Amino acid sequence: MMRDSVIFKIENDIAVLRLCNPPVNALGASVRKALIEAAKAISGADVKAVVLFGYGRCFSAGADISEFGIEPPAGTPTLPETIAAIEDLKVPVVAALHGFAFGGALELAVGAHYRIAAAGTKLGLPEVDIGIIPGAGGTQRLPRLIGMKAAVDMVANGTRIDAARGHDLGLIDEVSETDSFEAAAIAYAMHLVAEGAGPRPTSKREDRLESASEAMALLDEIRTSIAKKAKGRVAPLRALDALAAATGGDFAAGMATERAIFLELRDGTEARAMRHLFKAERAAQKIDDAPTEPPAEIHKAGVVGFGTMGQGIALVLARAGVQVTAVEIDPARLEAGLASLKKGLQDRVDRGRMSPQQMQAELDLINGTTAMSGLAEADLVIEAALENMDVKTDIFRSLDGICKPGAILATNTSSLDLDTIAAATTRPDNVAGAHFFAPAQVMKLLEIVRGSATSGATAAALMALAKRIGKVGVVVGNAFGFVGNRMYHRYTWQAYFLLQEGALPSDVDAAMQDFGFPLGCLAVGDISGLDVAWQVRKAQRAAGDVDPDAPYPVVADRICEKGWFGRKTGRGWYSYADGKPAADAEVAALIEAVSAELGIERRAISADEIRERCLFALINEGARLLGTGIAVRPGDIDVVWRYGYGFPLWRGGPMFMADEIGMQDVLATLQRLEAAYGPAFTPAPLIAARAAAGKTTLVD
Ligand code: T1G
Repeated sequence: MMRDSVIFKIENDIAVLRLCNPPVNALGASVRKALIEAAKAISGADVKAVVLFGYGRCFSAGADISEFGIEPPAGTPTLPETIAAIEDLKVPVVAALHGFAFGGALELAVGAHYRIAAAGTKLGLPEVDIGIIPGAGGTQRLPRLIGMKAAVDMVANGTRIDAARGHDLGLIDEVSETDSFEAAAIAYAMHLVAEGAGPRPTSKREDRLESASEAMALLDEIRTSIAKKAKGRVAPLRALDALAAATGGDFAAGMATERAIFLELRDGTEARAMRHLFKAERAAQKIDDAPTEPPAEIHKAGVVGFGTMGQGIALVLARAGVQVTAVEIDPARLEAGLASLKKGLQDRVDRGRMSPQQMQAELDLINGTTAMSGLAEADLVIEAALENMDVKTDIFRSLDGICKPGAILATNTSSLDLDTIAAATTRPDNVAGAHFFAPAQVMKLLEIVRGSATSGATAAALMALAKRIGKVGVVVGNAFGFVGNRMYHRYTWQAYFLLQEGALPSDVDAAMQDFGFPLGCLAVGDISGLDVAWQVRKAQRAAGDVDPDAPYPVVADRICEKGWFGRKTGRGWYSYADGKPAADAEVAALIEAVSAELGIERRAISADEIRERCLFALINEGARLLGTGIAVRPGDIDVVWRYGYGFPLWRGGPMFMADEIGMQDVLATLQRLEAAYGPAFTPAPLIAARAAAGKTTLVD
């Protein structure tokens, strides 16, 4: 099969072009050149219409993201030039869309004269999701086709729509419900010819575009809400500037404005950060020692332990069509769990978030039992019981005797040693961690933890399941806290030390929110409960895992000793008299008393210092995990932090930041912080080695 090109043939006076660049027909340099050549051939041929298809599963996913930042071969046409050549053809050009048409693909379709789409086709201009704007006429042609009001949502918010909605808006001329879509598209082209319909260049159309004053008023009105939704991102606002250029009535000038803004953004930090995450999320799915054949599908699953996490995990499995058996040995807890799960679904129905039919379908897939023997036919069991090693090893020992050979036994533990758990079974190759983040039905990250014996097949099966249940899977190694929590632990300890040295909770959280986190770690702690981390610190100290000579966050213990655990007790780092966090004088007094107890003279601490210490704690620990192989790739760590902790996507992630700063400067900063604040900032060996080798990035 041809790749990276366009298949071109003429049948019954119709020129049929087919974008062919698996897996998603990205409009790379070769495809653009082939389209230009096809346009030239058509101009010289006796054809009555053109139909443009995509090969395989979709029309096209748009420009080839992997080409960004790489100079194309001399003479390669840009996508705007390619689309102009298609639009300038003197016969009707029909874009026949199926699967999806995103970004430059939709811009190509909008540059055609007519559009037919198979029912259900997804359409969108998601460029702002990778830090840029549509750069091939989308901001200029789309408003001419569907009006500014509808265009701004697609362009500045990246909202994706389906063919039916596209038809309502005037973006799609025909929606085809037939199975033989290609025949329908050809027939549609022939119908146009029979009707005497000629070319209909979108760039010349103004029938749906509001007047300049109306359009500009629309853009001004929506700017505030776009800015709020964009948070720290620039692209959505620059998209409005490009759209504004469509109101001037001069298409060429508008295209020049769009191109200038696109190029300005494309090579900027925001776009590079978001492209990094796009690629990293997909790279993280690759498991080097996975078998070549795809993993067997999981049809039946068990969840052992039916508390909040167990219920959430059962729901995400059922939502993906998996038959779930929930096991809770205590009948009362089982009933309570089932009742709680049903109530949660009913709340969603009442809020219109799901239909009663969907709720019933999910409930029909979940049954509860107090007997583990109900798991004999499960393909996968996820244990979400008490975070206690004896409890877990007992469960895994039982599961090993009950479950069929080859069944995967996974634990949702957030910190316990996977190898110890696996050793309780005769199938350590089928044992792994499936670390969901609370609430399991909301948070997208799934850390797939490999013990020393976990097989590639087991990891691959869990990775496939992650994608199926709408999670983002990242394989991590078996070390305390795995990757995410291990790094989070370092970040929160820096926050505690900053409190002891002079900051107040709102200072720390405000600094990190200004950086782009949805919430600071202290406010997050109040939500999850400060006693959770307290128990972990106590266990670590009991196990001798805390360096007695290193600084210790006394303040975090003191607040727990008061029973101030956060929202659930009405007070933690903040008080919650009316349910909202508020600064609390007694907490400030406790923090100041701890400073006095430690003999620390409190000082004013800048937001910059707060950010530097918290972020470099993350960078340093991430580099340690990379250097010890607990994290496989830098991008894996950034994906963990994007989906597990809300690291602002326009900043890429802790590892992307480290590469942007450069190893030499990262090392120098760590050495300065180590001198001032101790061993938490002792440079990770990987950073020291890369800096010494004159490398600027963590890995080649
Ligand atoms: N370019 C290059 N490769 C792409 C790609 C793209 N646009 N989209 C996907 N891939 C690869 C992806 O890396 C993976 O590769 C494989 O295809 C399957 O993807 C001028 C400049 C289309 C919804 O932002 O949203 O047009 O890992 O695993 O879950 O204005 O991919 O197998 O080697 O994600 O079914 C605008 C981005 C580009 C769409 C399919 N387009 N892609 O999801 O599969 S900028 C986008 C997606 C642009 C113009 C501008 C999703 C998808 P590998 P996948 P999926």
